[in-house]
Amino acid sequence: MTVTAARGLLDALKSEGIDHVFLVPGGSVDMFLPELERAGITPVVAAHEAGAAFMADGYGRARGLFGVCMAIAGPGVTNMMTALAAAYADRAPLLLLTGSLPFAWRGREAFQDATPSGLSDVELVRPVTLFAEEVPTAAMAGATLRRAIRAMLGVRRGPAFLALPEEMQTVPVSGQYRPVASSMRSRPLDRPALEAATANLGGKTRIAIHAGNGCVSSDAALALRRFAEAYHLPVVTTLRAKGVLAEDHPLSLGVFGVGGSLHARALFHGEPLDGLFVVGARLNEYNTMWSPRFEPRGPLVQIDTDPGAMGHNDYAVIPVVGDARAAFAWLAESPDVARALGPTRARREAWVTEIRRGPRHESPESRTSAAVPLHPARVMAELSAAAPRECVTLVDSGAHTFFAGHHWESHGPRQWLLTTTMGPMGWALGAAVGARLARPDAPCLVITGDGCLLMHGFEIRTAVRRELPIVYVVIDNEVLASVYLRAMKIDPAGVPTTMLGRVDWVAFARSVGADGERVERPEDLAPAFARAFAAGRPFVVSVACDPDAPTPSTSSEV
Ligand SMILES: Cc1ncc(C[n+]2csc(CCOP(=O)(O)OP(=O)(O)O)c2C)c(N)n1
Repeated sequence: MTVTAARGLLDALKSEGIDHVFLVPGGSVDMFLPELERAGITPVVAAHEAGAAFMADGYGRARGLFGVCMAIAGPGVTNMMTALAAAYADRAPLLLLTGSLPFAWRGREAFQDATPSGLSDVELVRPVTLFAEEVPTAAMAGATLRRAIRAMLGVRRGPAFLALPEEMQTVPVSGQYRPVASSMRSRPLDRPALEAATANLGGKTRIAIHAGNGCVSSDAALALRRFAEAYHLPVVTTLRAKGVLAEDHPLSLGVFGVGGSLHARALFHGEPLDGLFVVGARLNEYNTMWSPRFEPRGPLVQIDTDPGAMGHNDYAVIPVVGDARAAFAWLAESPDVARALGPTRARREAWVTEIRRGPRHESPESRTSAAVPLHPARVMAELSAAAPRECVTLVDSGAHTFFAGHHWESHGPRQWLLTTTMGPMGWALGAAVGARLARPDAPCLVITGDGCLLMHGFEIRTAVRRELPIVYVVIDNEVLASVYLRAMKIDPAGVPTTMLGRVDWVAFARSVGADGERVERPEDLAPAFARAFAAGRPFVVSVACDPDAPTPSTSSEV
């Protein structure tokens, strides 16, 4: 069948499993617009291109695939730079599709020339993408897309950029597109390396698992649980992988690292561990707090699909290149591992019980605080209890990230989404639209701050237009709290720069067609959350919070 090259690209994306594209329309992508619905793809028009790219990112993370966004060349693409950078830093696959100026117009000072003869989009996005190319001929559009997808879903995942020149968009093309995304799922495991790495575990009790986002992207949650349960191994996670083992499971010690739990810290107290499996997690500041205590006296076995992720920050690791799911499956079934870890199981049970006997949360009294304005810990504790268990929760950037990270209880993979490497404010407000469309059966919640809302709150309007029942809980403290708290310590002269002042977020929500309510007393939290989850449409709960409440620890002290 013959179709236009623009339609051919959309049909190809559809065959890869994509059913939504997030965009702000405009000149260089005009010819795509009428073809979207015809290709079976729903266009979702965002308020701002950054929001569109955040949405595509949220869609990809929630679905375990990749998301697609579209924008005009030039300012549309530059508006997406922060989102591309955040996805690049977090290794989240995301495709940006745009058009580019007709060849005959190049080098003639045409409006929005974003080709090499103007301000080149390809050059601009190159540092934050794994693939950035213009399609060379209409007939090669499908082949170029395949290369972009292979780059996005390779060993190191991340964003890709593809521009289809305007005069090619309407050129008829024919030929069958062969999807590639599903074939990129199969990943090898260096089994001999894993066998060698686990050869000396016999007689050792204090062995634990540190699970990162690689366990989520490899769909390894079940395999992780089976291995942990087989030998009663305690599990800590990175902040991004929070809940990959449900946090109310008896072997979950919660998040280790910034904002982490006291149980996770207690794991590393006292004598060094006898061994540690670090799986799909980078040994960066957020995940390790750069703590020397992180290093066990026995083997630190690091399992990752990417050899480039191994042994950062001078931890002496035994590297095993491989897929997390395959690794856990092998570990759970290996007779040698059974001989080594089976006999020490009972001692590990006593050890884990002892750790869990201590408190899980810092300042546990803050979770029931009756203070007015409210303590954010109380808000998180109540919200975590009120949210449906299968809720997909997206968390923004600010002091609220650490309150949420510490006090929220997450119950499964892809149910807790946030950016940790770049942490751009307002990400969650866009990403939630994509996540809800990717997982239409799961309730969707955003935890955000008033500063984040000031940046990207208009994406609530996008949720209204798509009739998405997203609940937005705003820690409304009238300051940029994470900056304010530091400013108070550094020099009060800086404090006024961190003040936001009062905004009526309920009136804002209503003005864009959503609903909402303000909570000023702790006893009103639970009924407000119940109404928000039952509302069936976008609903903002703005909670008057104390800006001076200290965040759960973000220091490197373990
Ligand atoms: C795009 C962007 N600009 C600036 C920052 C630096 N920053 C991190 S958190 C924060 C304040 C966030 O304020 P708010 O949304 O009100 O959340 P709160 O800290 O009060 O919980 C700022 C300015 C950032 N992370 N991203």
